[in-house]
Amino acid sequence: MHIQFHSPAVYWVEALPVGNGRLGAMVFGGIEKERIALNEDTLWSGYPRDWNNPGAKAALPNVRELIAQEKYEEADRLCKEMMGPYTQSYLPFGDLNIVMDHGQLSRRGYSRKLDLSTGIATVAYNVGGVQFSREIFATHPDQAIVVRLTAGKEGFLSFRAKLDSPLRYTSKADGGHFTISGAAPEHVEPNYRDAEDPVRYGDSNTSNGMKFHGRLAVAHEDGTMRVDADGLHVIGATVATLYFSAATSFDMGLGASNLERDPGQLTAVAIQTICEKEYTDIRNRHVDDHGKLFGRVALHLGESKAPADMPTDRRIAEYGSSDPGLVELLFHYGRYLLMASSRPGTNPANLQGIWNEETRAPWSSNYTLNINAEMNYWPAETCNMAELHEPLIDFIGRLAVNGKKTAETNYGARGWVAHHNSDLWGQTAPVGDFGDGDPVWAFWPMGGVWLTQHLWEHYAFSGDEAYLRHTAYPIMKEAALFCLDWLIEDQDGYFITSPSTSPEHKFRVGDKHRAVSAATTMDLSLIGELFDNCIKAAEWLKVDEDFAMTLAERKQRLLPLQIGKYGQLQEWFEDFEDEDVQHRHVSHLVGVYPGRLITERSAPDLFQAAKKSLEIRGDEGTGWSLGWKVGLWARFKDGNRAERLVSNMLTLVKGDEPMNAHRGGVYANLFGAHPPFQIDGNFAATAGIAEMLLQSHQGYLELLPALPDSWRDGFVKGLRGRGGYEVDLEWNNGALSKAEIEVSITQSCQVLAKRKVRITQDGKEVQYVQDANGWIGFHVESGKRYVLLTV
Ligand code: FUC
Repeated sequence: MHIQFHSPAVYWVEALPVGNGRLGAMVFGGIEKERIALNEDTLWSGYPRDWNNPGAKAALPNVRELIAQEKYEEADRLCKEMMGPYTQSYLPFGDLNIVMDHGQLSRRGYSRKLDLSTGIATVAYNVGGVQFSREIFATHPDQAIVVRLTAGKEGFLSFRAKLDSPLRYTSKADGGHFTISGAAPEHVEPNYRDAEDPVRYGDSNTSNGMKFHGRLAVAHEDGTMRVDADGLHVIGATVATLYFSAATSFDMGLGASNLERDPGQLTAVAIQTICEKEYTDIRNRHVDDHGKLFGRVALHLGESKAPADMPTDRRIAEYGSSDPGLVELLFHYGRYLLMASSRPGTNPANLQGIWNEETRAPWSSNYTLNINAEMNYWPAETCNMAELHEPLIDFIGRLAVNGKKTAETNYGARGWVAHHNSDLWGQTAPVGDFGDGDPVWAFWPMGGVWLTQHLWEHYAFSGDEAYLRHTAYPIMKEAALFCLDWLIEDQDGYFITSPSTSPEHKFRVGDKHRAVSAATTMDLSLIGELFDNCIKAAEWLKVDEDFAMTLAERKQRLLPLQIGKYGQLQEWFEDFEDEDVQHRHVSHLVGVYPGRLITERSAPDLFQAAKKSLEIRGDEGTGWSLGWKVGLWARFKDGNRAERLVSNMLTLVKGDEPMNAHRGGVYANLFGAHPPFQIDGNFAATAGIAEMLLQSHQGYLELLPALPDSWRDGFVKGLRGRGGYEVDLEWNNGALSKAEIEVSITQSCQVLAKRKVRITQDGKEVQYVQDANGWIGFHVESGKRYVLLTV
């Protein structure tokens, strides 16, 4: 359960991440100079603006007409008139720099570790015979970054600690604290755009930029401490604890900066509160809070192969997925990272979770809705972290408000819409700077539709009807209303979307590549699934009967998904050739995973065609693409192939590797590498591994659906299945030996185990029926635990 090194980090992607959902830190672990890179999840450039484009409405019928006439080049061009501005950027907060006064004595015995089970990073080394150590964690209960420094010999600890930032700031000694404050840029251009003045600050007095404030304090028992413009100076102590807090003027309720919110006051209260507490209590509370969440799931895939003290980067390079312990670490890391970047009340995890050191981060470190933001939350339900899903669910609520205006202004449509990208401000219009971008990514009005899948899944796993009625369904319904208005009838009476893109992948027309056409498989899959979910929700909630009937009728008449000339699931409405047969996006397979529109039972032919498509796409890809394919192969019930994708994912990518759109892996600190760093790959890997062990998307619990040959003996505990189940599984010699199912809803439980079993509850035999295919059906009661032993 450790990520570990024998040396300090050189690159940021070698540093160790800690986070409490809101505050994040990356620990470099330098001996003389420690750098702890800091983040606060509301620190973004920009401010709320009108991003809607009334011109889109005028262009829409003409774009549709061009598509109907198969004039794709002209359609691509005219589609640019439907765009809006780029999103804003997630920003770095700054660094906590600690300069140690170690003199010239010799150093030895260095180690740097992150313990996933406690959420504590440690740095230890020896200078001239004196042992020094640091403990760093981000406490959720006490809302601070905590750095404890210890010298093994009394009075040997002397250091200076200071905050700085790549943003414009001022810093000062403030009472006994050291503080930093400033206003964020009003605008940051995306990193992929050439711009003369890419980072634009407002005038210091009138800036609309987000106000931010950071505060550092130190608690020490011996030695002396003074504060000046150069930081906090501790001299001759034995133990000292630094507490860091940060805040901004962002008000979650308003979705905007609040002038009455004084971040300096907020950090003052936070630091004062924590400084009144005992370190051991703070640490215990953190470990307890962390452990409660982290301890919910256990996984054992075999004996670890690498020596216990081997640095993680070497372990990745030398063993990769052949070390079951490393696969377990990758799995748990995704859970760890979600806990650290998404807690109830925070913003959702963005492209980099909450960890970002660049003012112009790759792709603005924003919310990319055509895959990445959703992917971040794939493990939330299956891996027993449902409450960590809440930040995304809240964010969808904010988007639904903004997206209603966009739907009305841009398309004259009801309901709400979101497109390819969003940001802290809840941008819902297409990006592309009103024509600069390429519609293949900028124009994709299905962001909201895809996100509603998360609203439904959160319900499907818990069965919480009040949540479905009051939170999920109203937003799903509005998204479905948008779809009703967005769909148009084609000449054969089918309903299609137009204009339509398959995210980021073009089709060929002659020797040209085109973006925009009609009715991509992804659009139809996402809409079909949303309609299904709305129909079910309306039925269960006993509301909107007519509306549900309209949806059912419309779904019937959606253009059917098609199988193309290679036996593949067609990506576009015509059997166009791919721009790139190995393209990283597998958008047309969304109905297989994470969706459940195309299953081996509901649509066997399409399911086989989808498998063929994935075959053609191959086993390469960016970090997130590899992660997606793990889940897809799991749904195709091919455990060995899924394992191969995990293995490809466990490829070491160097810290300075340039951007690559074809081949990714993980960095030394196991962060997902597109490259560059993108956290979605981590989350998809975790979700994919869970999907290999348990599936529940077809209305029953399927136990060990895609177990690879190499995971011969093992167990998993605490996975969740739709319908309020918590499942533990054990297997030997590649076959299930025992399952324990904890039930939170009284119902008829269906299990596909493909083995004869004996079922007991509290030691008593339970009656069940089983058919020739391995289906087991039995009655279960809420609050009880059922044991299935294979016989
Ligand atoms: C989409 C992907 C890229 C990257 C970016 C954040 O544009 O195609 O690979 O993940 O999002």
